[in-house]
Amino acid sequence: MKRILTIQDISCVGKCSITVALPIISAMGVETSIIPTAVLSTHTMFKNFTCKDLDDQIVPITDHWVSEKIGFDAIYTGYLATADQIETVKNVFKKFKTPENMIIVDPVMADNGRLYPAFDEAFAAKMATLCANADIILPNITEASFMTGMEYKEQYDENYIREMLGKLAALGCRIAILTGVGFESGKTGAYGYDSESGEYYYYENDRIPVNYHGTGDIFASTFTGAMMNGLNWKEALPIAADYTARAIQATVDEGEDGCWYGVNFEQEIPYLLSRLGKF
Ligand code: PXL
Repeated sequence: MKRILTIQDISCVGKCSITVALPIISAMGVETSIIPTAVLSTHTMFKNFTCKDLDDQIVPITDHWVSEKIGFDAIYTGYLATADQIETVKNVFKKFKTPENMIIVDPVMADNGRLYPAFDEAFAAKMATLCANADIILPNITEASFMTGMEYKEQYDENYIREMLGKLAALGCRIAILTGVGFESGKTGAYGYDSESGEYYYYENDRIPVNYHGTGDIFASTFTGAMMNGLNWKEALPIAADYTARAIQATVDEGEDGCWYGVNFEQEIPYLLSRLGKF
């Protein structure tokens, strides 16, 4: 059985980060070890959330694993609490990176043209240095604009996206996948670039006109789980996009009482497993 390590926060309420990654990746048949970077009462889109930074736990936890000779087939990082914590995570990469395993960084910090409340531009610059240590990165256009210095645009053409992908790869990762890319209204998708082979790949769905929280985490978790099921990035990407779209649709279908603070990914897990040919 494959084993991954995911490094991100626990938001006790509000479906995102570890409470999304653990169930999705585990359901995909992959052991999911965690480093919780912080414990929050809710994700940061709620008002008055509490946050306990767990940075001081990361070195003792990982030293213990090294002494136990524990290793991972992939390391997948999401929301990190502070710029200092990004440095700590780089040291985790140093401890557990091998020639065979894969590092996937989702540089969670911004959306819709703006940084999340806890972050500033110095954090974004630091996150770009973490992306340099990754094999695959999964930013949205806002995050990519902060890391590349390119202007954030809501309307763009393929040249803009390809230039952005080139600049992301130049940070030092092999594959960059931009999420939330749509060239016509009513469509959204993900556009990937493999800087080793020079290949581009775009996959889109109909855009469901809502903005729910945690959807990027669902995409990244599913992508990671699919890679660990032996798929390549161009096979993993559409599965992640379709499952995320299904989870959003399930939330919309539930009506006004649906989980506005996160999407109903749980209901669509059977669909996800059927896409992997698991039943
Ligand atoms: O979904 C990304 C995410 C993860 N963790 C926390 C967040 C967010 C987005 O806002 O606030 C704590």
